[in-house]
Amino acid sequence: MAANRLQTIAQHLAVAPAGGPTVRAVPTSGGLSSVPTSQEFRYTVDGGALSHEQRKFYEENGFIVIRNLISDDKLDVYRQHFEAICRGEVTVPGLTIMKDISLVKSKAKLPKDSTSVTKIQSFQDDPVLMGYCADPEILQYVESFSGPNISVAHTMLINKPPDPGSKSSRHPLHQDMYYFPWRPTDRVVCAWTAMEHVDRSNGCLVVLPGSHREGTIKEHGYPQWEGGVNYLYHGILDFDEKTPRVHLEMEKGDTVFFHPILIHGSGMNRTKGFRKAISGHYFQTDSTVIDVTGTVQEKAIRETIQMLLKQRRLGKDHPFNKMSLKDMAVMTTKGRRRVVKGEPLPLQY
Ligand SMILES: O=C(O)CCC(=O)C(=O)O
Repeated sequence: MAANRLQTIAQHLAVAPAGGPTVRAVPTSGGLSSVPTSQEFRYTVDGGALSHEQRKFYEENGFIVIRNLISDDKLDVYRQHFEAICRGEVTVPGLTIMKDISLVKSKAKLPKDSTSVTKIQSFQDDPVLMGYCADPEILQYVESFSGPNISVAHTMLINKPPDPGSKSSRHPLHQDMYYFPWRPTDRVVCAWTAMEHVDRSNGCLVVLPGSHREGTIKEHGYPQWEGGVNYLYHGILDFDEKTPRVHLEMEKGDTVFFHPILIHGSGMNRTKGFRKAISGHYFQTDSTVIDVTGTVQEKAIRETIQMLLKQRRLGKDHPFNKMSLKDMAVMTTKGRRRVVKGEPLPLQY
């Protein structure tokens, strides 16, 4: 059965498949979908660019790869701009710049260029990189998941470094929804575009097809990896190692759209090059921000907010620290989300 499914997926991808504490259950369906859904489809809606067949594939598997969606020219502009940000020639308000844990631990003086940077995050105020998030080629597909009124947040350019021997270039298996207080879950989608050829040698994405249908956000935490784990790279704790995985080999410009409950991660980069990808998380503009206090998500949201406060050098006594988790989540969502298509509807909370 599982073998048949993997074969169907492989045909679609045209590549070979490779082989505690008590917490309150977290609602993933709360928040009203302002987009009508049909009996046949739950995870996609009418109106976007996905064909009937493509919708069926996504419903079943929780991801879909669209080949050759973004041109080389556009990706080269994003790459050059990223390099300029890393060299300090461009300053982007609100941007988080992350370094691999092995570099952080080494305490060595690092070159001021992209070789020291693993990821930049939250580029919502960078007009060049936001060209990707607002690209009509991307948005025509996002409409099939989020409906006509679309916002983006949690934007990233990932620069997976050659593994320094610590295996810290891996990204543990996780669910993106663990980090998001937005509902409804099924109107959230990630777009992830390869900025060069990606395969297992440079740490392509790996997904567990169909895992989105389980519907729950699992407990996450830092894996016990000898060589250390990057900041905020939480992984699923109770994971069955035997679950079939699919490695998404992609060419430059290919884009995968995936559901936020889909279990995914990425392997070690065994090459000498930096593996680049650009991505954004899209959701229905009038999404609801929920209170995650006491749920499996609390740890992630608290850590994310702490990182943002630290980055803005707002000390422990700053009034923000006294806000409720829910108010913080609303504030940070408002600060990072940008409406990219349709009506600028208010966030619900
Ligand atoms: O690009 C990667 O290596 C993994 C990205 C990812 O899963 C994430 O940042 O949530």
